[in-house]
Amino acid sequence: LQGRTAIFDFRLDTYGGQDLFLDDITVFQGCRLNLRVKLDGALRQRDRADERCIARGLADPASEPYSTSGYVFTGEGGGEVIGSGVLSVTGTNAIVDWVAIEVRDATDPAKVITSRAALLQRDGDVVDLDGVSLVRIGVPAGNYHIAIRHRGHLGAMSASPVALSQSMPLFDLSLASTAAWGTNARKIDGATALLWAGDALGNGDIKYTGAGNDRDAVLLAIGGVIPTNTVSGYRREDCNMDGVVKYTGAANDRDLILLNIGGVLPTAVRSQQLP
Ligand SMILES: [Ca+2]
Ligand SMILES: [Ca+2]
Ligand SMILES: [Ca+2]
Repeated sequence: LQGRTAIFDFRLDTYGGQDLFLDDITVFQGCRLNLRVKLDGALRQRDRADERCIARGLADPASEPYSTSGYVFTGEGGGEVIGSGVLSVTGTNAIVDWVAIEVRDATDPAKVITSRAALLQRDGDVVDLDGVSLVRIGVPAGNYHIAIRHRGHLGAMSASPVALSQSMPLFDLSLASTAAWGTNARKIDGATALLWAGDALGNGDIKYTGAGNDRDAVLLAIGGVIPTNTVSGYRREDCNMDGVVKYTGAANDRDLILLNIGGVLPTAVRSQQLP
């Protein structure tokens, strides 16, 4: 159990669907995050009849991939390991991938108070390591900004502080009607809002040309020379999250980068809207 703790005698608690019977048990005293978010790159999150989504396995790494790719957790996060059997779940609650959640200061939203990795279900629910429960985080109940990041996407944050508690109402960043911090922070698709895909370098912008662009990252991932090469696996350069990095041809990852900077002007840049 994570977060702020207190000692009780003869206390029964439930975690991950299992009852815990102990004379002395450490009872969780933090908040349970009730969050939703959807990814532009994850086709399975866009209600498309796409066989790649069905056929593809789920998030490969059993451990959170952020620590090893340059993201620095604040506070309790880092080193999260997925629960056993979680990856075999199918349907709307199937796990799509890892996300990183940041609890930020209500008045200074640039300040991350604590962050941790969590799992994202196909229907947008952000869940704990058992693939089912609300995400536990060790902050006292109160108002905080909530930011959610995904490798390969631009992260987004609540426009206003959100009241966190052990029983907070759903904060749904996947709804276009839920305000996000900044301007065009998410990709609006009807009533749905998606995190922008195409940050193949994971450096907070989507860039098609010029220094540090994401298109070259895709090309480099497939070897850097032959544009028709592909490479399979769990990679940030796989912008459309179909398990294959592809630079040209049908369902390539380069086109999504161009599309998401506006689709016309290759020098346009889309920046992550996080303070
Ligand atoms: Ca769900
Ligand atoms: Ca980038
Ligand atoms: Ca791909």
